[in-house]
Amino acid sequence: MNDLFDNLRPQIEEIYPSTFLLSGYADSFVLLSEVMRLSSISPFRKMQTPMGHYTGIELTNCGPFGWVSDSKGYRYEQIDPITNKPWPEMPPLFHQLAKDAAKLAGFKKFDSNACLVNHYQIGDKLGSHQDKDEGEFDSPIVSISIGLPATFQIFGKTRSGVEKEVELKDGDVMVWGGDSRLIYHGVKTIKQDKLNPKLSDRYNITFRKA
Ligand code: MD6
Ligand code: FE
Repeated sequence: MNDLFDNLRPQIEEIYPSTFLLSGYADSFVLLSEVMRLSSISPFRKMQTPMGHYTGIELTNCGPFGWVSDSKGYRYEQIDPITNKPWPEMPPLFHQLAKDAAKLAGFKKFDSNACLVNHYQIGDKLGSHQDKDEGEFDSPIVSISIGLPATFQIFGKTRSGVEKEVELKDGDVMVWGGDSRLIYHGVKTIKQDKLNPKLSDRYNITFRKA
């Protein structure tokens, strides 16, 4: 049907098998103020990796389960190791946004219980990795980008060899699951945005079922 409301419907594109991009779907202004509030409870921090290094980017969590890394490995924890308290509650707005985005991409009843927030500054990048610390891989991952644009790289079934690059802009939401749930992916070095030279940060919020 082609009617007056067509241009109010979210734009959704399958950019890779079982990987969907909803361009500009999220209101980043509201999300960012929530991220600032959450990080005043559980602060952004770099985490030690099992190899004895530190994660290049800062991160924090909200919701029942938070992703953590230390000398013992990667896993989900209910207690923030810095505050020794539960992670801040997932804002209902976040949970609903993730559910709605997943539904638009064809994943019904996505009930996320883990929300990871990554913070990038100019010069930061995220190397090729798989997201495989969750208990089940039937649920999709919903990922929201805020602030500086990023080039998201999809490597596919092996760690190297870029198959697809996607520009993720402020307010873009990506949903992926199904056959692509375990693909290798990463984020290229974040650069200054010539159109918005004062922007200095990127945040990425990912929702998962831990
Ligand atoms: C980022 N995202 O966009 C990093 N992982 O900053 C991820 O590593 C990621 O966006 C799994 C699913 C969606 C993602
Ligand atoms: Fe990832």
